Amino acid sequence: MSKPKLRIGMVGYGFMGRTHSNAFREAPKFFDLPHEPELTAICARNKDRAEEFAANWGYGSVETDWRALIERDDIDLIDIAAPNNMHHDIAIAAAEAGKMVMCEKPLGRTAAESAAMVAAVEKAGVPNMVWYNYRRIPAVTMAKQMIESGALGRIYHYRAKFLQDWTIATDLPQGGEGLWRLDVEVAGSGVTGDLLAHCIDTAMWLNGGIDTVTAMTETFVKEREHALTGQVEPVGIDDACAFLARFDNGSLATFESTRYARGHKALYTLEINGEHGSLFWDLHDLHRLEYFDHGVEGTTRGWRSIHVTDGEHPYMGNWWVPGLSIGYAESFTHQAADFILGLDGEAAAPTFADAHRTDLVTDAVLKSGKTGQWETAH
Ligand code: SOE
Repeated sequence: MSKPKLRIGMVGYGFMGRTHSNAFREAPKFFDLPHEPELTAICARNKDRAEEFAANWGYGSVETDWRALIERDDIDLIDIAAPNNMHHDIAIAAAEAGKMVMCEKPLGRTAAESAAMVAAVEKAGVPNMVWYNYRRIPAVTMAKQMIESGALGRIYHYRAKFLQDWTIATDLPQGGEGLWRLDVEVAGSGVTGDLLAHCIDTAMWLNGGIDTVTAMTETFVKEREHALTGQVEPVGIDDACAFLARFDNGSLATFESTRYARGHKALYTLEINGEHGSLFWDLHDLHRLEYFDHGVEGTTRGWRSIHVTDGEHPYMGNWWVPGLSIGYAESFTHQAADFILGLDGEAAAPTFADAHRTDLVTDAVLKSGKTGQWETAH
C-alpha cells in the first residue's frame, strides 16, 4: 500500500542542502516510516545551479524565490538549509502558510530572532525541528540512554570542544558563498553560533539546562576583504570562544571552540564525569563510546571502548550487520526519520523551542565575552 507523501520544499543547495537531501532520500530506505518523503522542489536564486542540483538529487521542480515556494499548495514541509540570516523570515512565512518547518542550526542569529520563530510555529501548530544532527550519532544517543538509566549517577562535570582550523589565512575573504560564516551580518556570530551551538545542544540534551556562563571570545583577524563588496571591512565574528558553565543540576562545564586550532578539521569531543562512571566521545572516531564503569571491581577496572555498531545499539539495527559502520551523513538520516515518525506520534526533538534555548545560551556566552561577567543563560 502506498504511504501518504510528505512533500518537501528545500531552500538552499549548499553543504547543508546536500546533507538534508541525502537524509530524506536515505531515511525511507532504512526506516519504516508512516509517510514517504518526496523531494518536490528545490529553491535557490541561481536557476541553472538549482536545476543541476534538482537533477542530481531528484527534485521534481525548481523555484528561485522562497516566497513562491511557500505559496505552493503541493508542498507540506519547508526545510531551510539557507544561510542563517534567512532562517527567521522563511520560517515565519512558512509557519504562517501552515507548512511544517525544519531549519538548519542555529535557529536564529540571536535568541530574539528564534523567539519569534518559536511563536510562529506554535501559533500555527505546525511540526517543527532544528537540524542538530550530532544527537543522532548512535554513540551519542547511547550516551543519552546510559545517563537516563542512571549508569553515571550524579553528574559532576561536562567538557566539550569543537576545533577547526580553516580560517587562519589572513587573506581569506569574508562573505559570499562558502564564506558567509565569517560575515557577522549573515551568520550572527562565529564559532559560538556555528560550532558551540552543537556542543550546547548535545550538552543540554544529555545533562539538562544551563544556568549561568562566563566566556572569553577573540577575533584574531580583525579585518578581511568582503567577497561581495571588495572592500576591507571589520570582522564581526568570534574566531574563538571558551566558556565555563554551571548546569541546573549543579554540574560544572567547560566548552571551547576555535577555527584556529591548526591540524584540527572538525574535532568535536565531549566527556562527562559522574559519580559511578564517565563517558567520552570523539567525532573523529564516531562509533566509539569510551566508558569507565567504577562498578567494575578489581584489577580489570578501566576505560572500555564500546564499538556502537551492534543491532541493539541505537539506530544500528536498521543498517548493515553488526560491526559495520555508518557515518556523519547518517546522523541527518536518523533525524529525518525521527521527524517523520514523530508526525504520527510524539514530536521529535530538538524542536524550535529547544533550539531557542540553545540560542539563549549562545547569546549569554557572547554577552559575557564582552562584559567579562557571569551571565544568565536562560
Ligand atoms: C562549519 O565548518 C561547519 O560546517 C558547521 O556549520 C556545521 O554545523 C558543523 O557540523 C561542521 O562544521
